[in-house]
Amino acid sequence: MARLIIVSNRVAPISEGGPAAGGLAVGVYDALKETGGMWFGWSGEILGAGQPMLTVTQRGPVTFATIGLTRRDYDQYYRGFSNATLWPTLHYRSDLTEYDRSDFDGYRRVNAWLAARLVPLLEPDDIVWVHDYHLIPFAEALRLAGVRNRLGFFLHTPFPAAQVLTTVPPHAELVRALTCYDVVGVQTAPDLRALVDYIVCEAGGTVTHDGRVDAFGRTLQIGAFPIGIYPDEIASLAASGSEDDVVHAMRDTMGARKLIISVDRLDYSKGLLERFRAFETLLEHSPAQRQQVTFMQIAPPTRADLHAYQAMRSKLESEAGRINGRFGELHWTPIRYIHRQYDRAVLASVFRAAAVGYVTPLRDGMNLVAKEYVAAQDPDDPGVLVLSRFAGAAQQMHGALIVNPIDRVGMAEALDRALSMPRDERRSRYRDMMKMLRDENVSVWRDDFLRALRGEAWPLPETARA
Ligand code: ADQ
Repeated sequence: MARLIIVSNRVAPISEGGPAAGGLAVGVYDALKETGGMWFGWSGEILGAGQPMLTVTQRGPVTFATIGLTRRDYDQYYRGFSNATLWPTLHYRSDLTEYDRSDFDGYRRVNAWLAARLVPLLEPDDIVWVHDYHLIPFAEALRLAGVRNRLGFFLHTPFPAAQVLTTVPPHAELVRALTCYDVVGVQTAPDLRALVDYIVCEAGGTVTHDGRVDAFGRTLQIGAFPIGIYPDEIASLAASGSEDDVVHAMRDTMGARKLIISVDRLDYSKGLLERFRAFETLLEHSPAQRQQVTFMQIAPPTRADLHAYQAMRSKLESEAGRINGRFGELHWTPIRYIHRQYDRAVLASVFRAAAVGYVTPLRDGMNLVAKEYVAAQDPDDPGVLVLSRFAGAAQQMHGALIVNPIDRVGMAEALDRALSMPRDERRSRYRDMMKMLRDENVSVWRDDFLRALRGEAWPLPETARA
């Protein structure tokens, strides 16, 4: 079988037991172990002069090749164009989009530089799977260097409407660069429709009903491939982690109160402020819930060197303080707001202990926390998922209470309904979602994408049809 080469901005840290993170890392690492291959990307380090650039380590059949970036590369490619221009645009936040042409030049330069480091490591039969918005021009650079291998790209974020994407000045260069791949995958049917719309209306290309694209003088395949998890693995982690001391201690402090849980990277796309305020509305409109419920938000900070993130963090801290000041009692703090990372087993057991999973991004490619929350539930007495319609996961998780995060009262009503939902209804919603999570797990996502990349037909899941 041909070797698989994974290229992503960061290479997930792998310990003896496998990747420390969930989702993508687990799914991709499994495939690499099966076929043998390489994971190539940035080491996460910023290099001083004279430090080695490329580090290669071997773990069984898998090679890890990581590369350091200079401060200038980091500022232009990662902090600048990827996270201050593309990320907000991809999440429909044109109001936060910053653009500097020299950052875009840096973005292309680093993509070309990384591609040039990969070329000598490639074998003719390798298939190359590139991940996410940091690396859109990667295939173009490989093609210019004469690489003829099969090249695939998967976008983990939403693909925005053409009207939004065109606010980024080099939008046409970006989409033209995408057409240098043989396969481009997005998460959901709405993302696929947005991509088709751009190709047809902006680029004057054509797309057949089964996703064959002709644009910019190239032919390629596009499709929706919703990423999943391994639900049974999360379920057993949740059951075993319940024995953990931290989880016991948390339960003790909760007493008989119900727990509403949210877990996200601290990011403006995740809708934390709207969520805090909707919880406040619940306390305001439903006095019976006061002191009976605690909302715990776990949100480790990311991209703290960008202004939009600093501003959001201080706003959130003051809102949590204000709401706690308004409703708190000597023996009850309504919102617990925590900034740390937790071990996957601890997180899964916290999910299991929570009556409500409160997952309300303003925009999200998929949102794996929604899936992990459901998978972690006790099948006999499961909690309820309250899910934003703007998360990709809402296309698949029909057993959730679907909300619009802008609608504060609607969200508060959904929380109230979730907190008082009868057990039979909770069980039936849980069973439906668990079946979908098993049927469309992370191996299905990966195998379908790789089948398309090898040029074979793949079955489109019901929920991913355009
Ligand atoms: P993210 O935006 O990072 O991913 P998400 O899909 O929710 O969002 O994945 C986050 C992962 O990190 C989950 O597995 C979660 O359990 C874990 N995590 C979050 N907070 C944690 C904490 N405090 N401690 C430990 N682990 C934590 C991007 C896209 C998403 C898309 C994924 C996968 O933005 O839309 O679903 O990629 O494609």
